[in-house]
Amino acid sequence: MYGGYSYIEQDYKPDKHDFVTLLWLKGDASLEALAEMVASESSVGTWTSLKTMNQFVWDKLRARVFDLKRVKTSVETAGFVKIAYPLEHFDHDNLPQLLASIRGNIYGIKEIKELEIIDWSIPEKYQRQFKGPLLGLEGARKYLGTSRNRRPHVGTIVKPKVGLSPAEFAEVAFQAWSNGLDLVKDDENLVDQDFCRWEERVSRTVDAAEKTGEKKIYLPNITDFIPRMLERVDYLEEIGWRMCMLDVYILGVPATKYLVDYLHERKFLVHAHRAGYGAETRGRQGVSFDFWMKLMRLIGVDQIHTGTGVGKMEGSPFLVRKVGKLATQSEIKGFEPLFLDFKWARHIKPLMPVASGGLNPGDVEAVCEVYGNTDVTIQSGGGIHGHPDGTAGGARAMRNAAERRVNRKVKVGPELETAINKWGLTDAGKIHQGFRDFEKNRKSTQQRIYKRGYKEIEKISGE
Ligand code: RUB
Repeated sequence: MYGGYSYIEQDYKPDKHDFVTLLWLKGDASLEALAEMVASESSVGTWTSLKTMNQFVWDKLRARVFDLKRVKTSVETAGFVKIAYPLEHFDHDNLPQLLASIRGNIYGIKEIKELEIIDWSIPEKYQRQFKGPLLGLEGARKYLGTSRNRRPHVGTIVKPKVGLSPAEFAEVAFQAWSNGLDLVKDDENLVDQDFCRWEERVSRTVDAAEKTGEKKIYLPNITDFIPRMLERVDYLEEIGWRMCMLDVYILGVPATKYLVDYLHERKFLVHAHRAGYGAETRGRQGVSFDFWMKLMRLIGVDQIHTGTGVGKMEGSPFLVRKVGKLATQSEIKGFEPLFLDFKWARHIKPLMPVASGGLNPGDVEAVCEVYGNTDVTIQSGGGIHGHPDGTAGGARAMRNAAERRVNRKVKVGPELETAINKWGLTDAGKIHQGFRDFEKNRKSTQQRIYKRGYKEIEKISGE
């Protein structure tokens, strides 16, 4: 009972039109009480009973708490719960309103010390209000001509992150492309600084891409206030370059959705960098990155950063493979309490996952093992421009590693050898074995998580 009402229906079976959130909760009250605070505050209630509550509100719009699983060893109260929300609770085609409910006030409730939305499911009827990716995974493959051989796409982020002049930037990009890379992108913090004005950089770099005589991806970062982003899109359209990148987490859901719609009306490929995501996806407070992946595929970005499992950013192979599946598959079989069964509406295309952050050519095999296949774009900044033979050597090494991944007859070239001598070769076999062990021990792992809670999750997530 919270605020005069009880939201618990332990054996509730969600309707196909319900949203369901799967939560980790810890705090200063019973698990039931904590869960009811969340259900109330995120749906129809408040701290006290209301004279204005009526039958319609209670019957049709309230959230329901079910499947509570208290973690036994915890001194404080902690555990996993699910909360179901009826579709009618939510506005049409309005993700900000949805987020204000399920990811809103609940984080401020004082009795709650830890609250993570580990996963959520979105009813098909709600998904149908969104278009999803325009080009997505197969669109990127078609553009680059890799639909048949299915090799991983390889690319680079020009480094230093910021500071090169437009001419220097374009020259580095040309070296990268002409030595085998598919993709060059701006870094997340490079837009229109005085030392590298956006328009001059873009025009020189697009010329460099065209000079290679091949289809190449260049992703200018247009992130800014909305009017300036629109001006940049118009400029790109004028010069016939239909692709760009957005820092989606920094922009937030409303601006991202607005831009993606605007870009897709103009047939652009949209690449999503996730700078800032870790502010709410790490640890026990906030949402998991899966939560964001689902939002972003619904909104329709065509490519998105999803982690590496082996590089400089957080995320174990297990977590990254899970996010990769959310990007590329139409249906996911759940493993509770880490993720739920989930099905994408038929029209929502797969998008291209992007592994990036601390990678070098010796990681290509391992990254493909993390993702479980080669449907991934592998990006490397330091691992290309830090190659002993410079950008050209790094690019050749990277492309060589990508070709070898789909054709074992391709020999290890001298640049790949040099890269491995500098940075080593990440053990893909160990990652493979890790997944096999996980599969073998699924049941006992699940039991341990229910028994020990977040401590076990941390082992799996690599935190
Ligand atoms: C890559 C880099 C990117 C990361 C961000 O540079 O810093 O911004 O991809 O991480 P480098 P994520 O290859 O030199 O590390 O992709 O996990 O969001």
